[in-house]
Amino acid sequence: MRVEANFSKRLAQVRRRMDKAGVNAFLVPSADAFQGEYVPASDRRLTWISGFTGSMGNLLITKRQACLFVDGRYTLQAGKEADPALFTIIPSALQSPAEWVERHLKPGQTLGIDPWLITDNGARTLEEACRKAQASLKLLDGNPIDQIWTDRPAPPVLPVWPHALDYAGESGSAKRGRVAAKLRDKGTDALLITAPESLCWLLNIRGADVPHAPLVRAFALLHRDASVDLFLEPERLKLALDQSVRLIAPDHLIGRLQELGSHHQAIWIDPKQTPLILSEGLKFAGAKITNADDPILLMRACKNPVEIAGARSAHRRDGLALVRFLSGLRAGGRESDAAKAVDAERAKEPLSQGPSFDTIAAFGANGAIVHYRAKPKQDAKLKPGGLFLLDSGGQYLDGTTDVTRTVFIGPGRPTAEMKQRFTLVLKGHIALATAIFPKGTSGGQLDILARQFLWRAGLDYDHGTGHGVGSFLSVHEGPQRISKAGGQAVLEEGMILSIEPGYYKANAYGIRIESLALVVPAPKTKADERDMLAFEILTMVPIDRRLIAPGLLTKSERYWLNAYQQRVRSALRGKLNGAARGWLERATVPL
Ligand SMILES: [Mn+2]
Repeated sequence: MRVEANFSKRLAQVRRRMDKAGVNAFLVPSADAFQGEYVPASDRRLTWISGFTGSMGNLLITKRQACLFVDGRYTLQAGKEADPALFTIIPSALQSPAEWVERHLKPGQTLGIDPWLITDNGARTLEEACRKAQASLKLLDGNPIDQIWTDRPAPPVLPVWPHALDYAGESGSAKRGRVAAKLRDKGTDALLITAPESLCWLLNIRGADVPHAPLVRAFALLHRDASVDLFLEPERLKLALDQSVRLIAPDHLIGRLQELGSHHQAIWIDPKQTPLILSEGLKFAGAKITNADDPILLMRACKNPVEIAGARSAHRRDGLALVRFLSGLRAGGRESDAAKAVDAERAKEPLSQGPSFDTIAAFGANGAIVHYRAKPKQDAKLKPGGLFLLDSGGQYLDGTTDVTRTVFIGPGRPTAEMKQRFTLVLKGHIALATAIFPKGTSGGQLDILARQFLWRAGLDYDHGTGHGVGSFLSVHEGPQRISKAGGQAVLEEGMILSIEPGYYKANAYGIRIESLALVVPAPKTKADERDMLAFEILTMVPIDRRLIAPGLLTKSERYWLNAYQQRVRSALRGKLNGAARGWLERATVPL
């Protein structure tokens, strides 16, 4: 549905501002300065100027055109939300904004960017595109949209609270000591921290600046002596900071960077994440820059024993909520009611802090739309004979969950095709869940395990097989991934990843089986010559046995399935009663 606003007037106003600033084109990304998946209302510039509400996109405004670049999951949605008379939708797989700039900007023209919103790496790519077009890149002093957005919501100034040691498992000072040692090894004086997940992990703090993840949008500097400059409004802090953490008002960030630069300090930045204004500011002031991956990324990806125990416990509670929901699921209800009901079941569990993303409750053909969101009144009704795909997750103080189950809505029976496709997806899920692999293996190398059975049947799915998950942080966190593209990070003990193969039949149904898995040492055998790793499945929700074609499973696959269902049953049975307990018992009967 189109948001009622005068987008044509807004575009005209931006174009006047562009004229004033002396630029021919202006790039509006969906991201804010923190480059996260979720952005507060105060920073949703792309939505305000175009109406497009998806989580990722870029708008390139010129005198005559406004091109909205979105990825495959958002092309349909962008076409509905952004007025086609004003905006041209361009699938980003076909052309990126930089490719567009290279092809369409004329010699002598200028592309304007807001250097807070574009990363150091992003700016390099755009600069190169401009160079090829004999055009130039201009860093704007002030964002043209902010200048005309009169009813812009205030940025969040919300409390920041401590993440207790009982959940974090390692003190902030121990973490700072470990990271500072890395700085010294690299010969750098300070690390500029611009990823909210890294900041929250390092200082054992949490906040509520964005929906679905307990993040604090703030910048910080970690020095080689393990002290920290934290740029945050003091009134937000609901905890006593360690003496080695200096609280500095956010306005002083640039000044502080200039000071470090003037002392020619060596500063470590992650160019994939750092706003251009900060990296340029440092360079301009005389700092020596070391470009490398954020060292905190890998440290927070490898969970410690306390976080692992928390994850196991959070997943048991999450399983209880899901089983209560699934036991009451019937034909006749609507998708959006189902989404509300599952969120409500999670909210009843101890330590619950809300959903880890917007629940995807998709019936029938809607299940084939990978990032479907049910909207009240426009959503489908669950009918007998169809498939219902539920992808949801929870934030708990002791862990973050993400689970997808596809269930048959009775009465009646699934078609032979549904069962065949479901079983092929399940076989891939099992093949990956039972994989044993040597240390040094990357996620990308394992991706094929989940697809092999679909490929043999001439089928596939167009999304990654697995993503990393934080510990009461973001539900999508790197560096670990299982995917055809970008799965280069090596899998290490303590990492948590999703295993989520699927199959989607357009206009018919969608299937996805997703559990979270912990990377653990593989059981040792005497013959082992190498250290091997394996997965432990954390998710505790039965897999719908009515959708399985048993003849397609091998003996060992059937053994795995029965053992998994049995594990779920023993973990949850004692904490359920009445209908939910009866449902769990029936759902976990061996195949
Ligand atoms: Mn997932």
